[in-house]
Amino acid sequence: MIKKILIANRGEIAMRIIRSAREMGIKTVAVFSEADRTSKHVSFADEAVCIGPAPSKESYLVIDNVIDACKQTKADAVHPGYGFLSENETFAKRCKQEKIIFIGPKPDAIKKMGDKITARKTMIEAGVPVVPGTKENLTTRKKAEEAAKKIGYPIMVKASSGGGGKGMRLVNSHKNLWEAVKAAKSEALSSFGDDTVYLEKYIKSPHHIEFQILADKFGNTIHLCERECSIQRRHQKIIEETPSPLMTPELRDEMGQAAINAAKSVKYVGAGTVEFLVDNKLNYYFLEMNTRLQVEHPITEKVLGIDLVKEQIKIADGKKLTHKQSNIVQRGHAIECRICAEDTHNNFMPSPGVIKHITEPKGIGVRVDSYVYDGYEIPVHYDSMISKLIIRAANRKYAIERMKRVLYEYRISGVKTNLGFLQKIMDIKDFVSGKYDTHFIEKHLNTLLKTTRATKVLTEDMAIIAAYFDYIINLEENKPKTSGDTRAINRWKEFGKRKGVLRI
Ligand code: MV4
Repeated sequence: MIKKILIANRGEIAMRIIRSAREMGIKTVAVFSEADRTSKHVSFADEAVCIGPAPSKESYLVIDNVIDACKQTKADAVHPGYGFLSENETFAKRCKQEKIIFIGPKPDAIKKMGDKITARKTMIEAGVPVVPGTKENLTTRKKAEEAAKKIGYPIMVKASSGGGGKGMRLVNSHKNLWEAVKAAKSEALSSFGDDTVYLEKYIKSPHHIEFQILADKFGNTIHLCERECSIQRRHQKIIEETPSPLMTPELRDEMGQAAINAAKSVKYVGAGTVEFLVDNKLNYYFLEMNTRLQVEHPITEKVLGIDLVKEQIKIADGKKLTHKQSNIVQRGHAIECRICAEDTHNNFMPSPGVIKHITEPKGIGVRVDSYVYDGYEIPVHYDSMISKLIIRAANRKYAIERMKRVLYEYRISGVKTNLGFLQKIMDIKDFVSGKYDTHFIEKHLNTLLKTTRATKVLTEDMAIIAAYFDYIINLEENKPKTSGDTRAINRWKEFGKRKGVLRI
């Protein structure tokens, strides 16, 4: 029986895990770096241990420090969250040696999926469609050129240890191939310490669609439908939704089964995600498998009513899956927006600093997975994502309407955020119609970055002006004279709208 879980992570995902653990009556241990002493997960966990200085390389990524914290607090399990040590084979192995339950798959599954060439080979054997390409490392110019000729241009050169777009090159013609292979190899060597690369046919304007998987230790594996993740910028997802606008029940069954086969081929245990590229003819190809809980997992939870973190914990504790594939039915539509402290008008640079004031949206169908609070200083050392805004509604149209409403309600001052950028996406025709692919952001970037009068006003100025309005509205002369008289207030609201100060 798992009685105490150490959470080897920070931020919103640490909060997310603490919440499910508490509902299950399981004690939690937070770990934190010196920059995270005042972080919310530290105060919400039952115990907290400092594991080093601010840089993740000296704290959240130090296996020995995390293991020491487990021993010190007698935690019997570790939840790695996402990022950091979540897909680290060495860490999973070490947990096993130390008799600490790693809430995730076995080290061998992490290893097989971490190496893209091995993963591709495994998928081919399991009958899962992969992008046409090579199965071996490219060592000579001659071999590379022959293979590329067979596949046909354009070609993608990819690093076997890569993922998420690192060490990737697009090649349009024969004469640029070897140069691109060499460039990809050197980038891969410096990023991953491994210069193994392979070739894939380039899929034009693909959709990125992923399937959530749950597998227990008894060989029961189910899929929890898809998430459409094509709205991304530089391989960072911005908005995810489920169901995917292009999905059909038949395609869902087929891709879901392919995802199950992918998971089974590596004896996968726990929650995992199988990523596919889908082309405009609805051909689908295995891309990679993420052997962890993902940032966007809440949209799946919202349409299925399943707590994925609880499922992970129960599976790690040796329980059988209680959900049957036939009972997995999506209800309604869910969308997630990632809220980041960043300056969209300055190349999306992070905007760390003190949150002066935050008002999170509330009301029907809303979930906010966040970790920041009034007065909190967002550290410079970590990711700029401060919150996830997740909504569900009866259908896609209502979901977009609800997302617009909650983006309107969300107020953050003190740091720059991408809230205005997200609001604009909700009005783009291609988004509203659901006709978009992975090129959506680059296609609409100019429109999305166009400033309106309202967005030009700095948040600082807005706070001052708002305070002034409050003062004016409450002056005796402007008070409503009778109970139904709102003219004075409305006059000031009108003035605010004209000046672009009030976001109405
Ligand atoms: C591709 C591709 C087209 N053809 N592979 C980008 C991240 C990495 N995981 C794989 N990626 C891609 N691989 C072939 N053969 C296009 C992309 C790609 C992409 C994939 C998913 C989500 C967003 C993307 C944005 C640009 C390119």
